[in-house]
Amino acid sequence: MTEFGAAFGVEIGNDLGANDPRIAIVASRFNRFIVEQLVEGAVDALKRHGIDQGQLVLVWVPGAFELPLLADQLASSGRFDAIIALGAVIRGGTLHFDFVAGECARGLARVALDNGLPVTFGVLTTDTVEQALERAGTGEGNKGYDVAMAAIEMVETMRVVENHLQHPREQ
Ligand code: INI
Repeated sequence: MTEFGAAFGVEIGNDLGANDPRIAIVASRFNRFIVEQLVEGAVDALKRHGIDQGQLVLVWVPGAFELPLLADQLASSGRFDAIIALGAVIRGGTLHFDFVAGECARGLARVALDNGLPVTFGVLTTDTVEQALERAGTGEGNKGYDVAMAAIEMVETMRVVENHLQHPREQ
């Protein structure tokens, strides 16, 4: 419980432990050399938090534009507790960027809400390759790592909230 604990009857979402969530990663091959590093970051985070690698599923799609459709297929299967979407959309002076990045973000948000499942957004949207590489590094500067952590946290938070909503007096 945090310093806010005294002000609330219930506080959820702080200091959560992983509870063996079933997680799928959907990753885009476009700018693959960058996205592979995001996948490595995500797997590192999941391993550090004791996620059984045998449970992990990785699906590649052609580009970021295709991520929402595959995320939806995986989310609606009922076999996963969270989806991690990874990609890299780099402006590089083309207007295509806005359509790809915008539809990807909108689509993934819709998949999460339609399926009631965390879909975390690990799609880099940068002006240059250098900026993308900075966010796909080893250790803390890796967006894949961050969004894998967000997935673990969201699964656990939703479980605790669900439990609280069903048994409000037992918390
Ligand atoms: N897809 C990406 O993942 N990143 C990009 O930077 C990109 N650019 O710049 O065009 C990109 N385009 C492909 C798109 O995602 C689809 O795969 C393609 O349009 C087929 O539907």
